[in-house]
Amino acid sequence: MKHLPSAFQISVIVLAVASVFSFYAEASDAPVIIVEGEKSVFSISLEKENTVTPDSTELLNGMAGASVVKNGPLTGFAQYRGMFGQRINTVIDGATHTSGGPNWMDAPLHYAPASQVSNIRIYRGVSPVSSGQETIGGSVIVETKSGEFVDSTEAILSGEISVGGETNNNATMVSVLVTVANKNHWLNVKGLGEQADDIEFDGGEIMPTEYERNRIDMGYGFRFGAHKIEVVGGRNETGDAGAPALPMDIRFVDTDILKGKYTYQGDGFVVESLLFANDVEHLMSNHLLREAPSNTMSYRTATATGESQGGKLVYRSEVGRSFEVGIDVLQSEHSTDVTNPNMPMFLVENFSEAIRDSVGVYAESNFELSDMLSLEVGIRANHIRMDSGEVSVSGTMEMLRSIQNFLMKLI
Ligand SMILES: [Cu+2]
Repeated sequence: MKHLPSAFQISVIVLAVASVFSFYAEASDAPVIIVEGEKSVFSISLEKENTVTPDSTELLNGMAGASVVKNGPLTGFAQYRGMFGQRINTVIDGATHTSGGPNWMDAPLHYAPASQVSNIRIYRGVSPVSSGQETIGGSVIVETKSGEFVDSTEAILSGEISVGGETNNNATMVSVLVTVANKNHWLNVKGLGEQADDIEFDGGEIMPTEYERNRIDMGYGFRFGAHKIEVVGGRNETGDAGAPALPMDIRFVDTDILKGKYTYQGDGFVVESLLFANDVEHLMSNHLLREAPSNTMSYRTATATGESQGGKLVYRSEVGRSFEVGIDVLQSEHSTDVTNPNMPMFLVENFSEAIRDSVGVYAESNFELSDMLSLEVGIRANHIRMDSGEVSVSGTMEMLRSIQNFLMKLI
């Protein structure tokens, strides 16, 4: 087991509620987080807590049965009871984030920076069918700090500034959240800037573990009577970020995110509809952040794009026995080209307009059988459609293939 040098960490969090400002400062090895265990859900609350750690997957290490597959400082994804990757359904503020990178350099939790997370829940055992379309390995449900309505007709200003740093990799983090709200409206702006150099230890550096990420989000909510409409848009710009466990490192991940949600609070029931979309442009390389290959023919740069649109419509009964029915949709498309900057003719069209469309319908209900026994029953049907454009190779591989075909003819 390897031990990294311990980091000295300073975190400062400033909270402003209305016009009253309070100041809080601490120096500690790790942020304080609250882990709560329930019958069916593990939950970690980070509300008003400060963490320099950029990757929210690390928070899962505090949950029984959960672990993290960590390929880099910003490239981690959940593992639960041995299952990981796309087998774990990850939902952030109700939406599914499709990664742009073909090997999940920007895994879904890349879009929930730890300093902006307010709550992570993981279902113990089998996940409810309502938690997502494909949940065979479990569900991780993340809520980020957001604007919300207040019980006042006057506009109330609230906010939070988090600042943190670590000395072993010169990491800095600044996160700002400002909300203006009354009982009918909220307007919210979130900003995040974080960066770090390669981790240093007495004998040298761990390459490539540097990272850089900036993020801005804006949201608006409107409530009138039983109706509520919320719209959130954001842009993530990840710069150079190492992924030492993968063959390449991130040069950039630029992602635009858009979400809209409508809620109708009826008499004893709720109707929710959610629409979301993201658009990712990603570049990675094997010769810029890490030691470059000795052979220039082995240099690789890859351009990846991914886009997705999805949504769901849910009816939930809130009186008597709980009951929920819903329909959800997710469409995604990916393309990836691999090139060599030293060989202009070299091109591998690795994925070309690879699409995956899924439509699901479900129904779920809870039964209280006795004071000690309850039963949750759910049924879901998904329809999955996949297709892809043609892929191709040219340059060296094409030449090698020609030689191989020539040799085969000689045999
Ligand atoms: Cu990548």
